[in-house]
Amino acid sequence: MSGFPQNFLWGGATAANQFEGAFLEDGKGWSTADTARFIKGNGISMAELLKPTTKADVEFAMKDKEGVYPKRHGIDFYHRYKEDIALFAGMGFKTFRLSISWPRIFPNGDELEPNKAGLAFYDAVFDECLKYNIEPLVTISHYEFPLGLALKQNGWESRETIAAFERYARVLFNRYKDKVKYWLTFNEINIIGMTGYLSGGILADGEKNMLQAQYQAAHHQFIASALAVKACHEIIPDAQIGCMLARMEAYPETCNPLDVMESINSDHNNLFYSDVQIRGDYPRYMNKFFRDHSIKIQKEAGDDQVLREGTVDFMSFSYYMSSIASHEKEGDTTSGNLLSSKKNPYLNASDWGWQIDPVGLRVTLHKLYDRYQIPLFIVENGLGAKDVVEADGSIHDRYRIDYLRSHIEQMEQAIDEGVELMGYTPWGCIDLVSASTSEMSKRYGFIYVDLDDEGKGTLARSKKDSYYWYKKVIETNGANL
Ligand code: BGP
Repeated sequence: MSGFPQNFLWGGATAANQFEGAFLEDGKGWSTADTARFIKGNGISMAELLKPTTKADVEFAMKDKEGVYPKRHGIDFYHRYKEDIALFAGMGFKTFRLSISWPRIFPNGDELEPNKAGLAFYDAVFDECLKYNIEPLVTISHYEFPLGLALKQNGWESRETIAAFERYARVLFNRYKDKVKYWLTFNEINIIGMTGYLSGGILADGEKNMLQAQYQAAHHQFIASALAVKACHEIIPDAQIGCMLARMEAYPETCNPLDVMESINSDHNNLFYSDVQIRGDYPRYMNKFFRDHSIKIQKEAGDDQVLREGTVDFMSFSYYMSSIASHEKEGDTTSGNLLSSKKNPYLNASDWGWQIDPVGLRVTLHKLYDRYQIPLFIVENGLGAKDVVEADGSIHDRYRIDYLRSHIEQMEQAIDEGVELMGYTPWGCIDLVSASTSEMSKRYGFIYVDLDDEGKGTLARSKKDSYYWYKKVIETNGANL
């Protein structure tokens, strides 16, 4: 017997733009993620991703690219979904997190009619999941945005994007209401500052105050999310819909009260996003931040009420690492991609400098549950690592098993200590393209995919040691780790 509830949702997580492939097939339009992979060569690094993207960058990326299959674009789930879902079923998945590609449904983002082939594809995927009693967990928007709307109206910076999103979400709810009972609105909504172009379609032309654009875009996403929550409840009364944040504890570097204050500030910058989506109101602590940075959020009459009425049913989050908050800017930092933080002497880091911290996951679970008292769902967690394929084809990924086991142990302890946890979907359950590096070699999967950083390989799937391990974990509901 383990401490996990009987209906605990064990599974795995993916995102359309990192694993579907078929980027212009069957009527799909361009997404920001598609162009990002053509900007500055055939791949992006995090540093490049963080640079503002202009219209000229987009034009360069799209030039002569119709019909070209971008390297590092995906692992062809679009054509291999039956095989992949059968492999997930082989591990006993109870749930499978995937995202829907908005431009597969509305190629430019705001056509009058949805693309029939796009809708049919996800129908087929959901049917395949349900055949094995796997509950689909669907992210409506995960790190991609219809390029048409980015070019036309600067993505989420424009208020008009709310209506386009609501229409897209309603089409999904109506079409899949009998098949999908778990929904998420925006992936890692709190890091739109980093992924403004990718997830928000925000272009940087002109003398724009990017911080103003980012927070205005976030406001529009909050309203859109609240409207989607309301629509979901109305169309699928037995569904649950959650928000999704990237969560990373920022520990005070020392017991110096100034470090503690830094840690609180760091929390505010992140929890602002869940506060609005869960409590239904802008927190007062943001007022000073907005004043200090000359940010003026344009709200319309009725916005406050929409936020209050559209609060989410549960909170989901990704968790990979923790970081350090310090009032001293000097010091040793981890060399990692995505975020740099001071080094924590008590922790080891992955090859990409992400500091591995299982107890930090328990800290996070408590902090979030104390704050919100609504069910939590860990929808991403895992270790990006380079795998070695042995001569006989086996892959001994003990490091990945150790990482996951140590995190699952902390989850179980948190549940024992009173936290309400709905499920766990480790990231990249099948190897896919890394969001921050665009590489294949940063792998998370239980299932290996034969594809390298140059886009070469047979795309054949094979089971790693972790596949057999995770199957046992699910089989025993977490008792056999
Ligand atoms: C999260 C994203 C995912 C995913 C993951 C791992 O931030 O939601 O899309 O990719 O991080 O990151 P990476 O692929 O950069 O290793």
